[in-house]
Amino acid sequence: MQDKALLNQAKEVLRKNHNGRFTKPAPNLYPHQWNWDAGFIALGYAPFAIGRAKQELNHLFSAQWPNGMVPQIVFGQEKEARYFPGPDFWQTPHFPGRPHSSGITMPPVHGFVLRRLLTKDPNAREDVAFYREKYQQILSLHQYLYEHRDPQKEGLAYVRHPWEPGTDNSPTWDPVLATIDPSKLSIPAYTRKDLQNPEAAKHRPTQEDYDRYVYLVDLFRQQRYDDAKIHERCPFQIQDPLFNAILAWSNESLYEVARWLKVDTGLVSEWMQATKEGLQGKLWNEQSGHYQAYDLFQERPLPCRTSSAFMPLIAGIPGPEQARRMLEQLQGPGFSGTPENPAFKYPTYDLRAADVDYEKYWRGPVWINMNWLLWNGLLRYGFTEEALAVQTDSLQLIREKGFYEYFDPRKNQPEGPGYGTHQFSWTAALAISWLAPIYPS
Ligand code: 9WN
Repeated sequence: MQDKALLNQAKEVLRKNHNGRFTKPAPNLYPHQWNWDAGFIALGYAPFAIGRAKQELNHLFSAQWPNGMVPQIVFGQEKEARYFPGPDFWQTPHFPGRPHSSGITMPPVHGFVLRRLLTKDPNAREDVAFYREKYQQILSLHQYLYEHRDPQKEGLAYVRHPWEPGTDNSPTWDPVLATIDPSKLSIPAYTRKDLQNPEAAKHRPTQEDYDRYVYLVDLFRQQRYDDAKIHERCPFQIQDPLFNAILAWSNESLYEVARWLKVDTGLVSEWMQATKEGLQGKLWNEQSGHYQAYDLFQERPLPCRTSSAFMPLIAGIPGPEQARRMLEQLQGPGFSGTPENPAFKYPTYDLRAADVDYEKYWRGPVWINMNWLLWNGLLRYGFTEEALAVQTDSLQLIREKGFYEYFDPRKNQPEGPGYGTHQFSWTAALAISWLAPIYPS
């Protein structure tokens, strides 16, 4: 297929998933608005429908909590929609005039998204009100993260549920989830809806993990979403290199937007410095040459080599030697395969790990948003050839298999299908962001 046709198909995916108010991540499995999806989707709209890109962010931030938190899910109007947990289960406080939402957050992509919109918007100066408002809202989201998610003031925000870092089923969380034993806990009754979707059911998280997810949500609602009380009790509190690299990149982008708006950059500069120090001082593992997550509750590192371990590249955090060591790993057998068994760049988990799973949700497959992030990180360090290879592999997967949620990393499985749900919005959106500059409309 010609890439021009692929570009048009990608636009069609977004058009079909748009419901008049926002763009769903996928037609059936994910019927509401999701936080970081909205950011990636906005990047896809930016080159050809800047108004839609702004609408995504406006809708998402219409559900921002008074404390600054931006929720993981903003529920659509269909209360009975096919997703669990819905608003009745979350029981989050209802803020007048704001849509219902879940009670946790997701990676703060909005700063770098806003900065990108600004560069693509031909009429940015005429719409300064939009940029001013979003800047303030994103600033208050970051303020929330530094105030309520960084208890030891290390410049690192912690996540409190596997849904918050967006990489829900990553093996990184296994040792922490293992401390939550569902058979010894009282888990409220619930019915999963994700398994009703035959195309996705096979690769979804286990029942035991869902019990743990539900246990955590129940804990939050029992504490009435009080951050201090949750911090005292929650067994899942992790400083994740992906989440914090995104925070760092968004800080840097906010700094640039602040300069464009001619407003004070003092606070953002402090955050930039603090998070850089946190990533370099606490999350870098000198021995293995990559970043790693840290379990704040049990006070122990979680040295798991997933693709999140390389993400600080996006924010220019590593020095040249650190970056070189990470490039070597990305090009090596763990993330690029071997000559006999080559891999599409990049599996989300080291292919040599004993428990790597080529098909299972976040435990090995290629995800396009992770590729898009690493592509940016590689370009930033001048690793142009490697960045090009990531883009080429991503587009090949989409061209050959379709706009799937995730993909088998093995190149010698040419007949294999894409995995997860089909017509997945961010796969389409990020394909647009790669292809639109080649075929400007
Ligand atoms: C829970 C919507 C979201 C993505 C996440 C992805 C998946 C949800 C789920 O779908 O998570 O948030 O039900 O599994 O893991 O990254 O934002 O596309």
